[in-house]
Amino acid sequence: MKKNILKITLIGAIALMSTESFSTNSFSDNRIIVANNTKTETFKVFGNCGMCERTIESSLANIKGIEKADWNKETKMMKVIFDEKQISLDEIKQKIAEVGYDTDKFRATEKVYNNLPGCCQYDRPAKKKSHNSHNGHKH
Ligand SMILES: [Cu+2]
Repeated sequence: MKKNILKITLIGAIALMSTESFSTNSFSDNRIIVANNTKTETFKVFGNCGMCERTIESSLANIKGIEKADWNKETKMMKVIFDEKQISLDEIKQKIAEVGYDTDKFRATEKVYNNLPGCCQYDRPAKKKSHNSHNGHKH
């Protein structure tokens, strides 16, 4: 019984060693291969200034699948290069909405928007007003 366990451990150690050297070899051989699932999308993100630019772009920094995110404050256009297999365009827009910026598809919540610095509170399309807001006074 004890001998068997020792044997398995030994085999495991050898296997580990061989995979390690194998992966080291294959790594150096395949270094030039570039991921080819990347997609480039350009879409509008509402915003004002350079500070918005930083906030918008940082919402996609360190996100898996994002290769490049660039927002232009003059044109308000966002260019994202991403790996479709790791993140979808909707998820990207959702991330941007989470830091306070509207896109065609996802709207930032009032709370996040209101927390943006004053200069960053871009003009957003007015929210539809309730038809009942001016009726029904009971005083
Ligand atoms: Cu701003």
